[in-house]
Amino acid sequence: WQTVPGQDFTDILFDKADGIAKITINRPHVRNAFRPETLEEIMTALHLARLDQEVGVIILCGAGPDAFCAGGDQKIRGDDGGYKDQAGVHHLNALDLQRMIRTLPKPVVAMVAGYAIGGGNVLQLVCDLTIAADNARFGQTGPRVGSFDAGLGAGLMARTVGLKKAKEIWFLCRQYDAQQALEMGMVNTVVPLDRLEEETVSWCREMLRLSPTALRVLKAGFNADTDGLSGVQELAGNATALFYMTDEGQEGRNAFNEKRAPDFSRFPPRP
Ligand code: 2NE
Repeated sequence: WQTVPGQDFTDILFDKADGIAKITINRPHVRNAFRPETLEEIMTALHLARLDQEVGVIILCGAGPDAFCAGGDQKIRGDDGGYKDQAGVHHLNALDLQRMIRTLPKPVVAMVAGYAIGGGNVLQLVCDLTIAADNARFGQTGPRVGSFDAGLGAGLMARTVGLKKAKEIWFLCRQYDAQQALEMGMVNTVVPLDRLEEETVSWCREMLRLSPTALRVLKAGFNADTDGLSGVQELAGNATALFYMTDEGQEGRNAFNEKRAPDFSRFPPRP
């Protein structure tokens, strides 16, 4: 891996190699719990990875073998509707990050070693694929610590593991090991901890050999119904982008710029 230069991140590491970007939550002293600054930095890195045409797949992980992410940092949770940043402003920007992962038009793979708990479990859930180490443990704690994620945290969980199981996860706040997570469809595979990165990179390389446009449109398609009209917007944006690449789409632009009426007669309606 090579550190992506030019960034001044404090809470994450941002690396790149062979078409893969890797974002590592780097707060192991709190089991990689996130604060607003952590989430802002992840969003900045995701944006850079989105724009980088050398990057086809993104890995999200936590530093060290003990945790992917333990959710929101309870030590800086304020009384005013969110988590306090260093300027004292409250945020719930975990939700912005969840949406960003879903609308990012490249696969995002969660690489989970150790705990994925609370908002950390929702983060791995919203990623497109999850590769888990055999020491991974998953669960929600919201109702125990006075919090909940009734958005994607509940709804996407139900679509992923089924309604009864999702309610069990949230209503009982138990922890589940990697094998249980695999059986309920919350992760894609489980590998020994010492093979976690190798296996994750191998899955990424398999995707890198495929059509990026096909993966992009499929991702939007998988998310469209869950995300409602904004999901349809994402899917439709792909149709617009592809249409812009056609002679028919370009005829409209050319006619406007050349101050003439467009001639679409060359483009009969397709069967
Ligand atoms: C993750 C877990 C199960 C790990 O347990 P263990 O025994 O391996 O470690 P320990 O000793 O609990 O934690 C190690 C250090 O990390 C801190 C701990 O306080 C401890 O530090 P010291 O007290 O020794 O200084 N730590 C761990 N998680 C933290 C956290 N989330 N915030 C701040 N410090 C944390 C165990 O640590 C655990 O259950 N952690 C809490 C998980 C949790 O409840 N997360 C918040 C859920 S709510 C949420 O994430 C959320 C939401 O609901 C809606 C929107 C956005 C976020």
